[in-house]
Amino acid sequence: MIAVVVADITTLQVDAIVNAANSSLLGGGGVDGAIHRAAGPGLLAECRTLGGCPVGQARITGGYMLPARHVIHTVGPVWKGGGHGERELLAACYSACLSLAREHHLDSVAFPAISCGAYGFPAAEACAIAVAQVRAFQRENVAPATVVFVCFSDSMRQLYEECLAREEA
Ligand code: AR6
Repeated sequence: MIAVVVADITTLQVDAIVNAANSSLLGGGGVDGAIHRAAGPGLLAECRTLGGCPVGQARITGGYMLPARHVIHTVGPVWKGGGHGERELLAACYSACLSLAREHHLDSVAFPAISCGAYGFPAAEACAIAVAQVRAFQRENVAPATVVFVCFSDSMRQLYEECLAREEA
């Protein structure tokens, strides 16, 4: 199933929350900063052992002081007008996170709107890519059974709802 909620992702009790990180994996602002603050210093210590992460890929760590058991860190593309493979890279982020979740037998994963803040990806297009990737993955794979799209605003929630309604039609 797919759910859409307006929430602070750091409060969710799921098998994994996804972090919209940068390629250093050493923290930043936005949802990345919120996750590191809530998880505590153990998360940064584990991230330091990972050696960063390329755009479009993902890495998994523990959740430390978060209610979520794991954090899946992914690095979204910076929007540069759409002619630099941004759509494909964003789609790759979603499938990399879902593949990691499946490998680790995780049943519930919560995604923030990757690249939709500091990285400037147009929100409506990003939602459509997110929904299409999750739907395709859930058709072909058994896990994760539950995917939550976590929004920080009601306008974002509406965009996801519209995409989900379109995909179902
Ligand atoms: N819970 C859920 N969603 C959130 C939260 C939260 N606590 N905080 C922000 N959002 P952004 P990006 C939403 O900028 O665009 C960082 O500095 C936010 O409203 O966090 O991928 C990294 O280190 C927006 O819709 O991530 C990178 O350098 C969405 O999360 C860079 O920003 C993503 O916004 C990554 O930029």
